[in-house]
Amino acid sequence: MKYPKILTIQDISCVGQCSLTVALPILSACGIETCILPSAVLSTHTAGFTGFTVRDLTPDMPGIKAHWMKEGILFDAIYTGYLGSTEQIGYVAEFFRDTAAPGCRKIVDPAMADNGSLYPAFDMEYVEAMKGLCGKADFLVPNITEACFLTGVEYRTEYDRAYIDRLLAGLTGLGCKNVILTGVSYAPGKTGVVVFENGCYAYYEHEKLPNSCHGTGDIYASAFVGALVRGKTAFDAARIAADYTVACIRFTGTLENHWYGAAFEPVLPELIQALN
Ligand code: PXL
Repeated sequence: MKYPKILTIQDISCVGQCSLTVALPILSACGIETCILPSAVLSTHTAGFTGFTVRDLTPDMPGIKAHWMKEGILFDAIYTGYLGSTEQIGYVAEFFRDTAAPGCRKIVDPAMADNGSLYPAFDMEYVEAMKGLCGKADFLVPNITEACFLTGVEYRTEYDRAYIDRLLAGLTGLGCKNVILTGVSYAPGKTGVVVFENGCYAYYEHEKLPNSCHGTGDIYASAFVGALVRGKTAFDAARIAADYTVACIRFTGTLENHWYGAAFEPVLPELIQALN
């Protein structure tokens, strides 16, 4: 039996149910050996908490890579999320180059923006560097805001298929053939995900819940990667990840005052069941 090993590169937000505290349990639940490279350590995430601490781990990256190369450590997939600095993006590209096993799939969640704005830590220099990393990926998993920053298309909350096609053309123009575009809503009360694979457009529509949660992009991307590495097609992985994310948001809506993230943990059995 092939036992896949994945590397995920994103931050540790010690509190806040996002990035590595989401990716590691979800990928492990998918039955995949998950190695981590923390991009930074923050006391909390940056969306809603104030006064958080940040330690950028960019300077640790060359030594970690040199050690892994000496040990001959290679990965069957590499999945990146929230990164620590613009300079770090260059190092991440070196992990793509030097620690990929044959057939390694590289998945980039540009994790830098939402609701029309960049996250506080990032600027246009970071966006420019992220465009380069996206060009080296096999799959991109942006939301609409991130797609706008990456393509220079204006951000809209109401749009049609032609607008989404412009985003897809811009994103694939960066050099990545496959895009999973999240949060695409064509009808009231509905939202969904576009799966654009080698020029073919498909759409999985699902219910749009009235509540929304921080960190659902990380839950979605982690579940997508887990399902993909488990051998699902991109469309099936996108569908399984969407159903799981909706279930997490629904469960979180039953909790009181759980504002900083989505309670994905009690819903993990549903994800495991969908994979089997
Ligand atoms: O969920 C994306 C994310 C990850 N990590 C940190 C964040 C955010 C979003 O704000 O602040 C530190």
